[in-house]
Amino acid sequence: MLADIDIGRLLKGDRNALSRAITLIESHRSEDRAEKWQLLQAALPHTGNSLRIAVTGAPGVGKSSFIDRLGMYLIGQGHRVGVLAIDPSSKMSGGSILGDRTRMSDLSAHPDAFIRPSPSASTLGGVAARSREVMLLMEAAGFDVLLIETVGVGQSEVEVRFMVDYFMLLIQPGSGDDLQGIKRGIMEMADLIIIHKSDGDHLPLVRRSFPQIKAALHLLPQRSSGLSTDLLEVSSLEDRGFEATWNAVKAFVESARSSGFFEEQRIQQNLHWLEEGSMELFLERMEAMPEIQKKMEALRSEMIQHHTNPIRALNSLDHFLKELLDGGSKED
Ligand SMILES: Nc1nc2c(ncn2[C@@H]2O[C@H](COP(=O)(O)OP(=O)(O)OP(=O)(O)O)[C@@H](O)[C@H]2O)c(=O)[nH]1
Ligand SMILES: [Mg+2]
Repeated sequence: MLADIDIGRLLKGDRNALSRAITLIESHRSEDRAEKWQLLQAALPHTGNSLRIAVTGAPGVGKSSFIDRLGMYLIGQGHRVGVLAIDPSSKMSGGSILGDRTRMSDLSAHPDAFIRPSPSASTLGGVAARSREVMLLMEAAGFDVLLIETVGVGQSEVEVRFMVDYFMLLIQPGSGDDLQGIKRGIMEMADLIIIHKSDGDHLPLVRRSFPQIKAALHLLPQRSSGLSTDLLEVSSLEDRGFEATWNAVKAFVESARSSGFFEEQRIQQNLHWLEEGSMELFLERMEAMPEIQKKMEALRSEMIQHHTNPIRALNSLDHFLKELLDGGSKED
């Protein structure tokens, strides 16, 4: 299948080649596995030079609209923008492709932008793993700012935090999303908090919330970057606040690069990636072993017949695995 993917064209930024490469990456077929590795190996020397930014917030806070405007602003500054949506609910809803395309109408039509809806995968870990690889491919294709939209529903932000250099949280006062409603843990992860929909009827509330949130930010513990969380008002509807947003990002990057934090964070993220990826591999390889499948089948039927309980079954599995693996290593 790799024969179909022209790496040379991908590296030149060809969108068809990139689309095809991403489709391969998202494939669940084990026959495609060797080609996936080959593709990623070929892309790898050309990755790492982009800025990776998460845009998170509650459903309907305006993430897609914001990305559309920010993306257009960045293209105006000479950047090429890749957008990736991570939607942990996509398995159920079948993805939010239509929604994203209409909310990002300007960006999705622009030749300097590339928008990819979230991959469908059975686990959030799976989504995150594929998303990292998709990010690398976009980087190899020359997209130098990557915007990752993720719905703020808990575990997904934590995963995404491990994938990006910069984390933006969009909030909308008065939508249950006021100070009490924002989870402290998420606030602590944010490099920038944006009070979004800062326009029209929302304005009085935005103006009232701003100093409250500012004060709350002072109470948060010192961040590992050593930098404090910025707070801005933005309206995507009125296309306001995007220069300030980008200035905040640039100031962060400059400071984090000179302190060494930027590089350190990426190293930590690579370690996390290794841990997570190896778990996924262990699981897949072990589950596929006929001995283990047989043992699991036996334990299941014992359980159904009330001959065991989960504790005993797991203990028995533990001994079984130990023996299996010890036996395997003695043969070498
Ligand atoms: N007043 C106002 N409305 C906005 C603004 N940005 C987006 N909206 C509206 O908010 C609604 C949700 O916008 P989306 O961009 O789809 O929000 P989202 O956070 O991506 O939503 P999900 O992907 O479904 O979580 C739409 O009706 C938008 O028109 C803004 O700056 N001001
Ligand atoms: Mg959206």
